[in-house]
Amino acid sequence: MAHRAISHFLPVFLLALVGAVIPAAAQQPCESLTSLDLPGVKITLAAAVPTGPFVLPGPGSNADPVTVPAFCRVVGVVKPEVNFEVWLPVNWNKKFLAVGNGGLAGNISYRAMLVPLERGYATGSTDTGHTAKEETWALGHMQRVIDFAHRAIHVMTQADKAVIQAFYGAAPAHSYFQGCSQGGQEALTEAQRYPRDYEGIIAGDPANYWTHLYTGAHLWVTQATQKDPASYIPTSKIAVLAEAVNSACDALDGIKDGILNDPRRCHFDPSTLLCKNGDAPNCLSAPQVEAVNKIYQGARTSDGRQVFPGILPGAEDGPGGWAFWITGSEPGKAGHTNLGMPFLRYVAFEDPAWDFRTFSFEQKPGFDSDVEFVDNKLGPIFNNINPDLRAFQANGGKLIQYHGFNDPDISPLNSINYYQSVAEFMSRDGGQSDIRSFYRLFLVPGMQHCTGGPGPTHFDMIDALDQWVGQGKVPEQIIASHLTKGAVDRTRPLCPYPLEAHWKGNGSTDDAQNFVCAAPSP
Ligand SMILES: [Ca+2]
Repeated sequence: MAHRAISHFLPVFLLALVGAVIPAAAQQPCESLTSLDLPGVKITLAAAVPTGPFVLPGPGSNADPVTVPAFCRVVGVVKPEVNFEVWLPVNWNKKFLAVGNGGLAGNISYRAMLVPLERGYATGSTDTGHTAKEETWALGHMQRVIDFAHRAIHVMTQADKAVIQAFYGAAPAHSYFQGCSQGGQEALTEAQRYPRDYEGIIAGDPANYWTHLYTGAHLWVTQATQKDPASYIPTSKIAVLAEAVNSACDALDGIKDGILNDPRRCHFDPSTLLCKNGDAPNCLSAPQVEAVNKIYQGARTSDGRQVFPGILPGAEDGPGGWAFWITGSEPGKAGHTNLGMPFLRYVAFEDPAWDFRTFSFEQKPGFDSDVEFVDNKLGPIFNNINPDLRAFQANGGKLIQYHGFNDPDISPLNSINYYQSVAEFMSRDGGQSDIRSFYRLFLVPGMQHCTGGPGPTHFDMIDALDQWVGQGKVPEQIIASHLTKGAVDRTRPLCPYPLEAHWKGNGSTDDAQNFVCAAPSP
């Protein structure tokens, strides 16, 4: 009897001992996470949120509550001022998926955390170390600039993983990162600079060639349309341009559907729209034609060097097209201008009185050009164009990159350039020339910046990535849908570059089953 009693109690005793010896492996109640002792990290709030309605925190959030599964909400800050939240679902799928930011960040991406949370992922986001309330956040604050440029996502990731370990008593089986635009830049930052943070990364429309994007696109477009007031294109003329592009190029891919399958094949000449008898609503004036040409051709110096590739023709129309990014409702209101000028004014030139008209792409004798000045000052901390992804690949990393083929903000050609640079680098010294074993680029025909446009813009990259990392299922194609009023009216496969979707010649062109991913026809 005595022996039985001892053997009955032994496992309990051992469990208690294990708990005492390895405290990191023990689960902790949500509320107790505020006392978690992590170097350089302060947890300010840890609260259990029940299943049901939840009002998203933060400025700009819709006051209407969203429906959430039960989770533990943890709010914290990594020194000096990198604010972050990590949400820990009660029904955890044993994985972690962090989400990125947009624009110049400055807010935690609460809404983007909802999808992973609903799917059972522990999820995290950071404001990247500053708040977007003041345009001047960077002025005199180099630490904020560095945190925003590359440090914040990394230190958030470390803090998130420590909180996950403490709450569940286990590390995530897999860790993923997803972001578009600035979030795509963050995604490629992680792959290049912190290759052991994530085994799976989704980089959408990435702003990874940061200094050249800000000078060679945001500033270039602003100068092209606003330096001379006569070159400004009113929003009312965008539909005219879009229609002319479609009539010249839509049928080049064999399907008249308002989508250019590969807009690089479209060589539309804007001068065909030149007004013949003075300015009119259905034509472009000579300065407007010149502005459109500059936008399509992209920034070049007078000796022909490309600073950043141009916007491709197609999908100019619509609320996420040129009306938002290139013209705006009036001069000074374009997306390129709103995003680019504050960064150049306060971070690059650190001069509140800086005027975009004074920027020169040309080298003055004996001096650097303004492009070189911005490069030298900010390139090393902001740019992520390093083609060496060996450490990420060696860590088992899988990278899915996608880019709207008609992105009017960040040219998709930049994504192609980066992808090709990686392919070239990785094939050196007899290395692997087919990088598609760990890195795939999906160009999305007819998609604008991260979303919107006439193309199939709804797709699930999270599932594709998870199946690739978790089950070794290679994404040979990703089915994308086009929705009208919430209903799917067209599906198409997205294909890993350089493959593209080819119609088989039979069946509906609105059904992905009638397409194959194939090499482009010569
Ligand atoms: Ca077409």
